[in-house]
Amino acid sequence: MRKLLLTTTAIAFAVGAAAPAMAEFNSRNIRVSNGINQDHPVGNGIKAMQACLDDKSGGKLKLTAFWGGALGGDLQATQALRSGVQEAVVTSSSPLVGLIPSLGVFDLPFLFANDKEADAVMDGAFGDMMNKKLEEQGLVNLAYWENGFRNLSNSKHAVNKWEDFSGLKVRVMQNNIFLDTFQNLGANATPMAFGEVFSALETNAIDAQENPYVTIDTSKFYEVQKYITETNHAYTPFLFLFSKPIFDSYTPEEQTALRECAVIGRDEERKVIRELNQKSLEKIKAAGLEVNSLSPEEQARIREKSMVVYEKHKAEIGADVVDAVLADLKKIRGQ
Ligand code: TF8
Repeated sequence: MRKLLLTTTAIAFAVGAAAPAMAEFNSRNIRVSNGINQDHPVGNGIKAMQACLDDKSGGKLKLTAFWGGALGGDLQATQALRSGVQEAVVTSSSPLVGLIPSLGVFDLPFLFANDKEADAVMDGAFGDMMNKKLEEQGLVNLAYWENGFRNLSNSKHAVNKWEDFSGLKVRVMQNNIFLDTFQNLGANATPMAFGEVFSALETNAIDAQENPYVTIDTSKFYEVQKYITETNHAYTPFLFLFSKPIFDSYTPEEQTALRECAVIGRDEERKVIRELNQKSLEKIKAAGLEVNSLSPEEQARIREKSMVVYEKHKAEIGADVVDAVLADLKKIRGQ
C-alpha cells in the first residue's frame, strides 16, 4: 500500500513537472484592430508576435487581426478596450489626447530628429511614464511600435516653403496640436477620422493629408494626390494597446508572454517599416506624384515658426511632461 502511494506520488510529480508551462495558458482569441491595411509592416509585426506567442503558449494565445478599420477607427476601438469588449488595438497616440491629454507630447511639431531619438524616448523611462497614464485610463500599452515620420501630400500645387501651405485644405487627425500646427502654417485644417480620408481626397472635399510614406503607399492615397513633400513635421508612435480589464483577468504567464512577444513584434515592425520607407516613396513617385523637399533653411524656418505650438499646448499636455521629454532629448543628443 505504502509502495503504491509512493509510486502514485512520483507519477503525480512527474506529470506536474512535465507540463508546467502549458497549464498556465488558457485558449485565448485576441482580436487586434488596425486602421491601416494588412500589407502595412504592422502585418509583419503581428506575424512575428504570433510566432513568439505560439512558442511560449503552445499555440494557446491566438491573435486575430482586423484591418482597414473593420472594427472601427482608432478612437472607437480604444473605447471598446476600455469597456472590456475588445482585447487589443494598434493605434496612433494622436487620436487619444481627449482621453489622455499628456499623450499630446508626441504630437509636438519637429520633436524628434530621427528614429534613434524616438526609440530611445519610447523604450526608456519616458515611455514607461506615459504607460502609467494609459493604465489609469484602462489601457495596457504592451509596446511602442512605429507609425513614423509624417509627410504632406496634396492635389493642388508643389509645397516647397512656408507660404505654400496657405489655404490648402488639409485633413488632420482629431487632435488640437495638429490642428494648431497646420493653422499656424496658414493651412485650412480639418480634423477627420482616418477611415474617411481616402474618399474625402477623391471627392476633393479636402486637398491634402499628412502621413508617413508607408501609409500613403499601403492606403493608396497616391491614387488621389499629385504632390508630396518630405516635411517630417512630426513623428507618431503606434501603441499596441490591450484592454486592462481583460488583461487583468489573464494569468501572469499569459501577461508576460504578451508583453515579451509584443516587443519581438515591435522589433520586426520597426525593421520592416524602415526598410520600406524609401521603397514606398519610389512607388509614390512611380505612380506619378511630383516629389518635393524643403531646403534645410526652409525646414529650419518652418520649425522655428512652429515653436509657438509648444507654448500654446504646454499647460494642457503638462509642463512636467514636456520638460521631461525635452530633458531626455538633450541627454540623447549629448547637449
Ligand atoms: C492617421 C494615423 C493613422 C493610423 C492608422 C489608422 O493619420 O496616422 O494612419 O493611426 O492606424 O489617422
